[in-house]
Amino acid sequence: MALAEVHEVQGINYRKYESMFFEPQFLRVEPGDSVVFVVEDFDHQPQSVFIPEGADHWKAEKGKSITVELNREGVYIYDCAYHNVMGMAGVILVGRPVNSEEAQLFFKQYKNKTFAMNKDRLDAIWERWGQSKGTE
Ligand SMILES: [Cu+2]
Repeated sequence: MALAEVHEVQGINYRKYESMFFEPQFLRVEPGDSVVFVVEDFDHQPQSVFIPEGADHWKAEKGKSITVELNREGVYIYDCAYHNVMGMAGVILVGRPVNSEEAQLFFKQYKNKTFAMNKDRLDAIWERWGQSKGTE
C-alpha cells in the first residue's frame, strides 16, 4: 500500500498582476492523501463547495490553516469564503474523476452566481478535462 501523502495549497494575497488566489489551483492526489490549506493572513477561509457523494465538507476558521484528509474519489471544488467573489477557488481531483460531469455542471452555476471578478480563472481546468476524455 502506498503511503498517504500530504500536499500543500497556499492562499496567495498578491503576486505580479494577480491577487487573491490559491496555488496550485488544480491538484491531483490519491485517496487517503491530505491537503493542507496554508493561510497566513487576509482572513482567507478555505471551504469546500462541491464534494463527491459520501465525502465530508470542510470549512476553516477565518485566517487559519486547515488540514483535510480526502478519502473519497472524485472532484472537489473549494473556495475562500471571504474572497470567492474575486474568483478565489480551486479544484482537487482525488483518484479518478468519477463525478466530473456533475462537478462541471455545478461549477458553471456556481461561478456565475459567485465570481464577480476573474470569472474565467479556473476554466482551463475543465478544458483540459474535455481534451483528456477518452484517454482515462
Ligand atoms: Cu481569501
